[in-house]
Amino acid sequence: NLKSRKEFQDDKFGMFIHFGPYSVLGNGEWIMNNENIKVTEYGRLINVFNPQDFDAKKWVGIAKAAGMKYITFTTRHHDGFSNFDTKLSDWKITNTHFKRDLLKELADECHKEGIKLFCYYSLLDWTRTDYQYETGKTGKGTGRTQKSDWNSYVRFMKGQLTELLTNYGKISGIWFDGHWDQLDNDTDKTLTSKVNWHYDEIYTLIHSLQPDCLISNNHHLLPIQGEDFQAFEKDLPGGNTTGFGGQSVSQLPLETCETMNNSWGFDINDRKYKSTKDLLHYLINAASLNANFLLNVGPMADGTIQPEFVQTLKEMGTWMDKNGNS
Ligand code: FUL
Repeated sequence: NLKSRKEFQDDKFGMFIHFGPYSVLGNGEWIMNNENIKVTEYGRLINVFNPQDFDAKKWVGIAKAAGMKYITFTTRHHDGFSNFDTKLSDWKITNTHFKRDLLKELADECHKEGIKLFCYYSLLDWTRTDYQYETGKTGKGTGRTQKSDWNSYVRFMKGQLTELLTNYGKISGIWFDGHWDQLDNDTDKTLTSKVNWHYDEIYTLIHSLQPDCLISNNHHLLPIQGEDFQAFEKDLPGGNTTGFGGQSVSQLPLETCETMNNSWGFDINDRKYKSTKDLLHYLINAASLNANFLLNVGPMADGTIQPEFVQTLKEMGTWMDKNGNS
């Protein structure tokens, strides 16, 4: 997959999309954990989350007009909700009143428009009973009484990754996140996870299903397990300003992700919009380090992207038309 790595490196600009039941609450994608909402209560969002105005054409059109070459979409974030019609869980988009397989519509539109599709996939999970760890401080848990069967959880992840790489056409990459999780009573809060994520098996599975599918893992460490590109979060490669510790820069293709305000998932109160100029500077700085810029939008619960973001992306597109290489 050297060719797809090279192609990725040349793509330079992509759209990150954080979307899920948390979008309804309008306070970011960590709300379940931050507000200590229990699984039973949070689960009620399945009757409320209904992105009836979602239109894949609009999302993909906005990305394309901005000069973006790919979309990285939260197929499953830390709350464990699947934005696709998985057979392996009932906590999924097709069981909401929306009923539709959002990922399928997005994938079809991406393929039609020549936009590459990457799947964000959370390793950690706040809702499943077979997941044995707990994010956050002890006592701030999700109310799961049983947290046990690791083999079952790993089987589940493999099953879902198989679905993603089988039912949605070409998937250009899997973007893992959540590697840092730990046991409730673990006081060692370093990023060196003690969890056995079975990366060797998982990465082999991905490449056996789609050899060109790239893998990245937002673990804030140097890629060591055979990732195809190195992800940086809210930081330019080598910047190390985020407090995640010294993350050296590898020889792999690079990507850095950033928000348009300060939130990944929709936040109704966050009006700290970055200017078009600032975001273009970020894009240029990233490109000068040969890194891609993955710029995030958190659509609203109705499935539309808020007008402030749309406007800025439009302006970035105008600049890209004049100055970006197509
Ligand atoms: C982090 C996650 O915990 C955030 O919710 C977000 O998805 C960001 C891009 O990565 O690690």
